[in-house]
Amino acid sequence: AVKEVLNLTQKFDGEFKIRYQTALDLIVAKLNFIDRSYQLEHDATLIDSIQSRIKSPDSIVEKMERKQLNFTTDRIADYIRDIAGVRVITRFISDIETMQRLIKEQPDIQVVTEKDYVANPKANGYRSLHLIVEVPVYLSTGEERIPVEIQIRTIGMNFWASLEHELNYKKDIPNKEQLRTDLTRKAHDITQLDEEMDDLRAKIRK
Ligand code: 0O2
Repeated sequence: AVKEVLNLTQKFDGEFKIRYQTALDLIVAKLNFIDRSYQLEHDATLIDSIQSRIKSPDSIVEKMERKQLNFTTDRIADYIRDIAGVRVITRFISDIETMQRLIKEQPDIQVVTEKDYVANPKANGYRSLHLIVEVPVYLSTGEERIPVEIQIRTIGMNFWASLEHELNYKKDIPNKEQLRTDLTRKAHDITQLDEEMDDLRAKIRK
């Protein structure tokens, strides 16, 4: 397995990574464009912040092992669709849908998968809208469509998810199960707050 990881790392650091970095840069530029156009038209911000990352070879291997995929494959990209990942943080819950609509309206990117954990939260309370989009990247060998995962969530959903992520990755935490239960309960409180803030905004803007 160590050899496979080394192979993957070497492969990843070359031309492979450039494809994903380029696709990620294009998507971030596109999201900023969407936000600026929205501001111009509505005199209000849509995006609070954007975070982006390229998945490290270690996390790719970890995810392939978790999903019991064979990581000697040359077709990693067919299985791991979030090698390039962007997180779009909005202030209000209804801005998630607006963002989704505006992304779909872009003619040069294609939404290929949608997972709506806002409408259908996970049992632990996780909420977020996940889109896999494909963006054309032009290489010396021709055009390639590169997948990028866009996670869209509110500030509230984001700070919940980062704490839950920390809990999952930390070892030796006493009362882990109790903490999970407490976090799930807090996810409900955040959902309620998100919805109330949206209502308030609608009333203020009316
Ligand atoms: P990391 O460290 O964030 O990169 P699929 O992509 O459909 O084959 P997957 O990856 O299970 O299968 O898809 P899904 O459900 O869309 O989740 C992908 C990502 O969403 C995860 O990536 C997390 O970033 C986030 N996510 C999903 N569920 C949870 C959750 O319960 N809690 C938190 N905190 N984040 C979640 P990675 O690669 O698992 O991790």
